[in-house]
Amino acid sequence: MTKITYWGMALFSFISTISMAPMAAFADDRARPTQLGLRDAATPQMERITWFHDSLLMYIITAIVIFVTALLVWVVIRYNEKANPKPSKTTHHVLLEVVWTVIPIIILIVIAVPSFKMLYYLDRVEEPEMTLKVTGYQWYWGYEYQDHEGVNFLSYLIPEEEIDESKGQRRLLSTDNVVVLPIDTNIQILITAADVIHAFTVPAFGIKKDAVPGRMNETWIRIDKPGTYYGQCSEICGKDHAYMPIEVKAVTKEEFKKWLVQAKEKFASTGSRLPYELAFNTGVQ
Ligand SMILES: [Cu+2]
Repeated sequence: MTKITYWGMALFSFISTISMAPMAAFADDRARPTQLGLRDAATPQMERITWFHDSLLMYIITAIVIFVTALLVWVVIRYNEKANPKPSKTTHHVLLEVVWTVIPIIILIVIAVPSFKMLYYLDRVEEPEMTLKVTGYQWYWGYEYQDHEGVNFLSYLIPEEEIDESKGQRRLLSTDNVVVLPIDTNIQILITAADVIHAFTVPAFGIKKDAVPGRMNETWIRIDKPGTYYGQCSEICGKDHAYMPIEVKAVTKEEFKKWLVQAKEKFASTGSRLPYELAFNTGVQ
């Protein structure tokens, strides 16, 4: 096989892998080998973020890069010392100055309008159907289902040596107590921390909010489809920053009700052991 054929085949398989990757059906939402682009959206929040990035910013950025590169190439070729021995002495050009001020302003407005709309949309939901309070600790997460008395628990990473792939557990992503949430429900998420600053992040949901001691941050999600979704702490918070994953299992409303009954029993004894005393009194309980 000639070298060229070999490289041609390698390129072809690379391109086909990339283009096939989004179609590969994984049972959960791990990042996939050779994956490009953003994580598949599981909420309207992430759908809007994906649209903003893929269908608006990407076109603007590409056009600007092509335009600036073309300008540079043109200047280098047309106005180098050999091609243009007598440079122009022009210092001002009214039309040009107006154009290079007004066009960037228009571009910024085109970006700003949908951007602010989305920020307000992501900020809060008028009438949440349920509330999940998340507390960041060094180095694990605490979850409180505020509408369901006694469903409070801590969630730790499952150590690598205990990971059981046959149960669908994932190295560095699976936790001992999974956060179970219903689909098609407006879920308010309150985020705080008890020691240092963490950040609660689940890419498929389009959420990334700082968890700050003494402060209650808020966001919301509405999950479209059942599945297991992963996230990680995204604010460097100490030596085990990389070992406090978030594992969310989205289920139907009926399954969620069933889970609540089990969870009340399961966490009846552990719920009170949450290190509340560590947490600042945020005024929201
Ligand atoms: Cu952290």
